[in-house]
Amino acid sequence: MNKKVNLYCNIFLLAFLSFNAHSQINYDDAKVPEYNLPEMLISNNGEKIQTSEDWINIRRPEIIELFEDYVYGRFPEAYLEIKFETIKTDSNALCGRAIQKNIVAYFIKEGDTIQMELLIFIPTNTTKPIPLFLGMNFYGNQAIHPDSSIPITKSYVLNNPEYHIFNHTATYESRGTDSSSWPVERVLERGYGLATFCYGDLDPDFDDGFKNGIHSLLDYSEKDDPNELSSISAWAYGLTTAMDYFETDEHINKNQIVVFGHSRLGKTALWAGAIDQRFAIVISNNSGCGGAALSRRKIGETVKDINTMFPHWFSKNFHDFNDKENELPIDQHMLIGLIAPRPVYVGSAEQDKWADPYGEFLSLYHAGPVFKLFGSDIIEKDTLPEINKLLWTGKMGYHIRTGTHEITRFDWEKYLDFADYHFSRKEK
Ligand code: GTR
Repeated sequence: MNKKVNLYCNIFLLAFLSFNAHSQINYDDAKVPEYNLPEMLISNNGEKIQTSEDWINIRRPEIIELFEDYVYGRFPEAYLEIKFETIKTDSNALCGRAIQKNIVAYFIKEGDTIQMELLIFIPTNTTKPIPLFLGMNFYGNQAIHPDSSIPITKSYVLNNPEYHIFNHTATYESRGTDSSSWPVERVLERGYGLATFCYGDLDPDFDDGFKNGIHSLLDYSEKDDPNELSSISAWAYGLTTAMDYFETDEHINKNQIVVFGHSRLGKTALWAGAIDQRFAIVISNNSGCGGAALSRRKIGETVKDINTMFPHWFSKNFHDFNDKENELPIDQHMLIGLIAPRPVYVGSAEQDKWADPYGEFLSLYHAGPVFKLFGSDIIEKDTLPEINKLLWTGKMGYHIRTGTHEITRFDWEKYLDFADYHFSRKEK
């Protein structure tokens, strides 16, 4: 998302706040309430977790269950039948730079189907399976690059008049309008594949009581559950389904898939990366509340703000913690902990105060003890690094760059460098 989108988000935010006269946004660290984070390394029955085995066998499953029960909702017990179809393979796409694949994943339940359209670019100058970045998009596949062969997304997309998107419907004129967020050629040049699909394929981004999108295929009993699949979980389900596809594609190295996302899709990337250990690296860009930022700090966007503005992003149970963050049995550092021992990178932006950059950093810092169980170096100090200066420690990466709530070329270069290092393609 670029600055213009940020402007729309801010207009929306101002409208929300003027409706909600009692809400006072706190951007002052001095006003952060006293809080104690829940114990990452004490099991539900009070045992201290001292080894990576105990983490894997005892504490990690407990924490996943807590996030399912209190924040993101549960995936359906029985997964839906999923079929993949290759609609097109073009070995000479983007002026010979890429192999382009259009794959459709069909989610099927007793004759009803919804579909997810996966767009994949693979560098042509490669002889072995390539590492790949996977991220969802807001505006449809056609918005990430102006190439006219990219099918126009038919499902729900985010509105953006600047991008010629009205009534949540992608248009021909929206081709390439979000390309500043998607440096496709640069990613290919760095030797990575890039895959994307529109988040609206899985679940349109509005509150309809969990009826449309993937929810339409779930059993009625599951729909009444306060832990039902939230929109964030529905989108995460799309990411894990894309991973299912990658496992079948000989061009792609299934052991080197990086899942990333910006903003609400950054929250989703963290959740998908936390539960699905097939993702080798997890990257959150400006994910904020319900993503990398600690909820208990109540700075910028709070649990109440997010549940009021976007009631469908999280499960109904999460709403019980509006203004009661201290009663949550988890906080977001535990989401980062679930990614251990795999590498995780959190990117913040200086002016993105709504997302609480320091709270995003603190989640990484407080996830340290889990990474330490695996013998990894951890961030030693809880001081925010200098602006535009990278912090790489063991499996953790962090930066706070100048600028606003968006994903920039600077962010991309750092994420590519981080992947290069952890996939042993380059030194730091
Ligand atoms: C904001 C929301 C944030 C962030 C962002 C986005 O309005 O309050 O939590 O996720 O939207 O996804 O664009």
